[in-house]
Amino acid sequence: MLIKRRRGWEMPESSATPEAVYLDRRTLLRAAGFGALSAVAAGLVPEVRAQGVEADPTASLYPFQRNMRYRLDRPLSEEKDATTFNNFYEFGSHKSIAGAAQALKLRPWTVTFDGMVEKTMTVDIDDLLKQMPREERLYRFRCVEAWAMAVPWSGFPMKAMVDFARPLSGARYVVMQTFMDPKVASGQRQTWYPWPYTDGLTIAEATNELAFMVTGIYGKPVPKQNGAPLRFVTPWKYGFKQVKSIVKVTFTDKRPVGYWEKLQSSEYGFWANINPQVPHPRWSQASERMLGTDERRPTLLFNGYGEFVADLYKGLENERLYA
Ligand SMILES: Nc1nc2c(c(=O)[nH]1)N[C@H]1C(S)=C(S)[C@@H](COP(=O)(O)O)O[C@H]1N2
Ligand SMILES: [Mo]
Repeated sequence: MLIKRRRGWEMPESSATPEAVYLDRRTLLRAAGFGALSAVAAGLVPEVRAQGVEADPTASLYPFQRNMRYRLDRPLSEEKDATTFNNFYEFGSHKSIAGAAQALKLRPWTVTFDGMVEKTMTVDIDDLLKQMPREERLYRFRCVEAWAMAVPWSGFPMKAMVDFARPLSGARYVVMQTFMDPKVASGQRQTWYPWPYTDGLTIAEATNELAFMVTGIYGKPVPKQNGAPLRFVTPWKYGFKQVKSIVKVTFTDKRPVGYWEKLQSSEYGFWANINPQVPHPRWSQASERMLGTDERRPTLLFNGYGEFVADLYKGLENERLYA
């Protein structure tokens, strides 16, 4: 059997125009098998859930109250676009993984807090969510591949979770880790990828008011393909930083090397802040295409969130802040 060991620069995350796949929905449906995905694509996510999928004990908490402090400069993306065009390499290195992701079992689900913390803890996701200050936020979202969307996320500030974890004063970074189960996630059988998926932030970034832990979108629990039951969003950074389906949160004093930086450090770095003037080594970041439309918009420095985050990077001008 020929096993092709793919190099970082051959991978679809590195492809400049992955949108071509998305534009032809019929090809997409054919490629993925008509069943589960067609239901998702048609916006019938509840029907998919009803097919014997485990109950979500915190589903009745939604919708969360919207926090009006975070405003958009563009319309929200369509739910069907945000939930059928995904990056989740555990389920395939293409965008139409929504069907395959339904194999992920969401309950029971625990999150372990470890490393430089007062006490290692493992918490049930529903117990955690009930203790957190819940809200909805409208955020822009930008992938390094130059597509973008605008999404109503439900969840809680990452700062509340950091406080809950009680890190030691010497901790400087927080690292989040995705589940590891090659039986469920066929991508994890491809051993040349650095599984499990991880990425991290400085404590200052993690406690910035914008950093947000996500348990829901569009007023409902977040679908599996978008990183259920817990993922995070840092809207001023490229999407690859924003780890899905988190099982572990580790505090450390060493700068972590995330999944994409491990694969291809010449193209993906630790900070990954959005900047229109710093191109990806193989394509421009000057503009972005809004998902589900042909509209192109100029990319904004820090994705337009500079008033919240620019201060985090004062004194770090010599670092590779924007790759
Ligand atoms: N575990 C895991 N998390 C991940 C990824 C992944 O492949 N695996 N892809 C990242 C990338 S590249 C992007 S752009 C976003 C996509 O999130 P979405 O599918 O909700 O749009 O998830 C990020 N988090
Ligand atoms: Mo991405």
